Amino acid sequence: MLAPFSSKVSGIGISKNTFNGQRVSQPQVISTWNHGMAANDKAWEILSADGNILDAVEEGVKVTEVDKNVFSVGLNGIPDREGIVTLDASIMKGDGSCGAVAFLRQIKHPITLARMVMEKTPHVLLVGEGARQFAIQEGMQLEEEVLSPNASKAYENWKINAKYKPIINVENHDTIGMIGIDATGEMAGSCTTSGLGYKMHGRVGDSPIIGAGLFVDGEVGAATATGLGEEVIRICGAFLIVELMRQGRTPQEACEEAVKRAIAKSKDLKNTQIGFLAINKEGDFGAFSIQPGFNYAHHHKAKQSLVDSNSWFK
Ligand code: SD4
Repeated sequence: MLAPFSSKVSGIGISKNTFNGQRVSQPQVISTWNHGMAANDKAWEILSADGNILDAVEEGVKVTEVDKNVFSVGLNGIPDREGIVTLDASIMKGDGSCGAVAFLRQIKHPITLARMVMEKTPHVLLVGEGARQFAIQEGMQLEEEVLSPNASKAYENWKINAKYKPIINVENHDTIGMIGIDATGEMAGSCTTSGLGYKMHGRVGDSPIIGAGLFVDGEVGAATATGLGEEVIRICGAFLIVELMRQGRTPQEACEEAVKRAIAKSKDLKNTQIGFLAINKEGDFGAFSIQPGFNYAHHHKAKQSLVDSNSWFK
C-alpha cells in the first residue's frame, strides 16, 4: 500500500509534500501587478489539470499580451517616441533553457516567439527585424501597426511636451513577470512588456535580458522584475536574487538585498521604481520594491490573492 501524504508548512508560501518518499510540490504561480490576477487564472487552469509550468507561464502572460486595458504589455501598449510599439519578452526553464525577443514589432504574442527561439533555434535572443522574420517563418501573422485608442490618445498628449520621464506605478500597471512551480517541482518563468512609454526607438529594457528581468534555476528558484529596466540591468537583478537564494537567503531577503543594491546605484531614486518577485524551489516566495505601490498576484491551491509588496520607502 502507498504511504500517505505528509505535509510540512513553514514560513510564507511553503508547500513541501512527500508522497511515497518522493517530493510532490504544490503548484503555485506569482505574477507582477494586478493584471497578474487574470494571467494567473489562466496559468492555474493548466497547473490544476496537471499541466507543466512552462505552458502555464506562457499561456498565463498571453492573456495580458492581448488585454486591451493593459498599456504596458503587448500591442495595446504605449509606443516609443516615434509612435511605434516595440515589444520585449523572455521565457526560461529551471534547466537553464531560455529564449527571448526584443525590439519586436507587429507580433501579438512575443512570449510565444520567445519560446520558439528557445525551442527551435540555437540562440537565446533575437531582436528587431530578425525576430520578426523568424516569426513570419514560423507562421505567425503580422498585426497591423495601429495604436490602440488609449495609446494613441496618450501619445498625442505626450507629444505636446515630448519629454521622456517614466512615471512610477503609472495607473498601477506595468510589465508582467510570472514565475512558478508545478506539481512535479519544475520551475519556469516568463516576462513580457511593451517597455517604457516614449522610450527611444530601439531601446530595450530588462525584460528580455536573461538574468536581469527574469532568471530561473531549478536547483534554487526563480525571480522576475518590473520597473525601470535600466536600473534592473545594472545590477543583473533577477540573477542576483537567485544567487542570493543559492547562498541561503529567503526569497524575501533576496528581493530586499537586490533593491538595496539598486538604490545604492540609483542616480534619481525619488523617480525610480523597481519591483522584484522571487520564489524558491520549496515554494517560499517574496517581493520587494523601492517605492510603495507595487503589488503582485499569488495563486496557490485554489486560492488567488492580490498582495501589496513591502517597499524601501513607505
Ligand atoms: C522595461 N521593466 O522595459 C520594463 C518595463 C516596465 O515600468 O516594467 N515598466 O524597463
